[in-house]
Amino acid sequence: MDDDARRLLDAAKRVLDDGWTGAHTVPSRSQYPHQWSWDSCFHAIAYAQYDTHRAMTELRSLFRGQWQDGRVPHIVFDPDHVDGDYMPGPEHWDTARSKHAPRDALTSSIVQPAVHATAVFNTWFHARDDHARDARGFLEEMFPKLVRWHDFLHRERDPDGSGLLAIRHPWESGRDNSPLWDDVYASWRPSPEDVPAYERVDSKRVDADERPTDEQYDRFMALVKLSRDCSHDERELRRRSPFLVEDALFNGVMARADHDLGRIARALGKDPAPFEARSWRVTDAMNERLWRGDRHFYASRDARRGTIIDLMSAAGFTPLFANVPTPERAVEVCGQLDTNSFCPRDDEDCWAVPSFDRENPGYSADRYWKGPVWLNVNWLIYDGLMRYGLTDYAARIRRAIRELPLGAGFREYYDPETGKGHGTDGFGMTAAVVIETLLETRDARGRIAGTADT
Ligand code: 9WN
Repeated sequence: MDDDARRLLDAAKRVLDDGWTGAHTVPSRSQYPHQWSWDSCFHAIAYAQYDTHRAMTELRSLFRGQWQDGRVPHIVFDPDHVDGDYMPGPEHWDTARSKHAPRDALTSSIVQPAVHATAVFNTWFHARDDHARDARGFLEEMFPKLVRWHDFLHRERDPDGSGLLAIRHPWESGRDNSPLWDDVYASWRPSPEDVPAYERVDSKRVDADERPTDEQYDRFMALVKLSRDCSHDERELRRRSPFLVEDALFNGVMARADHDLGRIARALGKDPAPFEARSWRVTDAMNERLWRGDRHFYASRDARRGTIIDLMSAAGFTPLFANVPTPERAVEVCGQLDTNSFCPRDDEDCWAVPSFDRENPGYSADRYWKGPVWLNVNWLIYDGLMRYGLTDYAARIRRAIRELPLGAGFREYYDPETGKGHGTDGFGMTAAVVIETLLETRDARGRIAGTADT
């Protein structure tokens, strides 16, 4: 490792140390003072490389918030920070209305992409020497929790039994104000009585121009209220939610997670077949319903209206993370990485993937999920490319994962053209993927050493 890389690694570890509460890592001290679901998975994937104990503690802490119906909430609140440090706090969710909510943890009632089985697998897989035994115990402990989590998703989030899972809030995608949802909003505007009283705090600490608009927040909050009004009952919400989307990233991550749960089962001497079968089901449904042959791309689908969301975003590359496309199709998808839509540089030297199509009028280089580069999503694409042996494309992203933080610090997101950092600073997911890519050893075919079964 060269000196720059060593310094970057140390700085990235310091970001995670700064966010470490003793039980979990906050995404950002100033902006996100609680525990977030997919952030914690990324943090654990990084810790798995150098601190097994922390990886286990992080994931155990998250699953303390697991509901009795199996759902893993997108936020587990820290009781020390519920006084206006973040909005919406527990009072907006009022999860006590559901008989399934945990009684000893304050949480939200929605979910985020299911990176958990992958994080648990990596934690066990990379554990060395004196940690190997603890990690094996951890795997045994987490397996039934993961099974309940995946059961919940496949049971409650497959509205028409197609195999594709639906999200019922933009926050569930992890990509809050992606222009993909504007398509849905075109036919849904909440009336004033659907929007609860609320006061934003997010735009006090980060430039309001870089955050979602008030109009978008009205919709976010209307969906929070709807969840509360339905006592967070998934059956009722499947019927009533105006936002019901089969997202390419959510499903790509799910197909991988089901597969990784199968690998966990195998490692524990149990039958992997039921989990692998689910993974194939999601994979087939994605290839059938979300693949746009004319665009060489995976789209998302508005499940409420039964229409394809005909827009291209970084999510369209994430099926690579789960080996969803055939090798031929994967090459087709990669072709998009060379177009003006996703290559933010004039020369051949493309690097990180912008979150949204640069050729679309809805693109913005500095507004949150409307175009900026998010390195956690880039890591999903990077990992996928490596699995296909598409190492040239992967190398571009790996380079960006180093260069962007070296140039602008561990920011939440970056301008795809200039590399300028935006959003909060000291951001955990950014630090995590830097650590993983610096420490991970992948074999000649691009796969994590020893995972030839994938
Ligand atoms: C809402 C914590 C989270 C990330 C999401 C990101 C942002 C929250 C917010 O921050 O969402 O969940 O308040 O904007 O969009 O991906 O998990 O880092």
